[in-house]
Amino acid sequence: MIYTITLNPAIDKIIEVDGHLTKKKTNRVRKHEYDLGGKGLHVSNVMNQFGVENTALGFIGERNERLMLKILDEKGIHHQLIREPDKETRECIVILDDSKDGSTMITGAGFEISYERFGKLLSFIQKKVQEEDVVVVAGSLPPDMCMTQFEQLLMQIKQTSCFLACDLSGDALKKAVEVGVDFIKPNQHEIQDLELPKDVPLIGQLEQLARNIQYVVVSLGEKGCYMAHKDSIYKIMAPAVEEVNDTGAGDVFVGAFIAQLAKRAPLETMIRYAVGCSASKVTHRNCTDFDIEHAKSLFQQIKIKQVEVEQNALS
Ligand code: TA6
Repeated sequence: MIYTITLNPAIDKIIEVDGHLTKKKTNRVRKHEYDLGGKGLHVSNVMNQFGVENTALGFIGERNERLMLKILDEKGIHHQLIREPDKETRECIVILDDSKDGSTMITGAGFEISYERFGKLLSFIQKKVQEEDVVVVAGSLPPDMCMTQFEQLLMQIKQTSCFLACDLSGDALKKAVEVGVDFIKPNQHEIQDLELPKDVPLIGQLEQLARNIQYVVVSLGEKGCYMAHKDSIYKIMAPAVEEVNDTGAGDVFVGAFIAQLAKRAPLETMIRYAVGCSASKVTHRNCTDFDIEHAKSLFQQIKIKQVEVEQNALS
């Protein structure tokens, strides 16, 4: 089984404005819609598209539960979210305008998780997760969740010896690297959070991380990504597509990669699906949609090159 964990779930509100989004101007809304939000939930949605069975874990605020459940239902997300009474699932605002240079995102803070409810998640993991399972922990942490608590979660998952993938940033990413996980996907800015030696170039940093982590991906946006696996590092060039909304592209990458991992596909196939689906995602207006056939049609344009690791890059 594959489990995704979204500690800080969200409802995305996509707002389309006329013209270019401008300060000191009344920006008129052309249309708006609600979409699934939260990184782990997005990953679940991607795996559904690949027909990979999965269960979304995490929390849901009671106050706006109806809307969230409706969205989850429409997307066919199988979940066992734990209800936090008297709390509201955050809204993340995604603004699209006519500039065609990406979306603007304003994320809500989210709600605090009680010890009782957090304990429920830990005991679910202890009872259900098996060695052959995959757990994906993705997205920001709820306000006030301390690193000791987060470490407790990671250790509970690690105790099962399952494959643990993390899409995190900041201190949470640092903690994941410290305890040792199987997959990380920081972008070129988030990798700075790890405070690796500044004089070591990116390739050297990747090599260092890959000594303890099976798959290390550093995403470079529309330029593609680097991936380190076993003793090799690959530079992957993304296909050129017309960008409409880049929000969610990273989640699609992770979902497609893990779906292929679950299908035991070879590394090259995992990479092509992850990069192709992510590129397809940015051509769509909402934060979740992508098209597997479109992704396949982009495979030829995805260039994978093994990087020669020079000795001086590793010092
Ligand atoms: O990656 C896109 C997204 O999952 C949005 O749907 C939005 O809800 C946001 O990320 C949440 O990000 P965060 O890092 O705050 O968990």
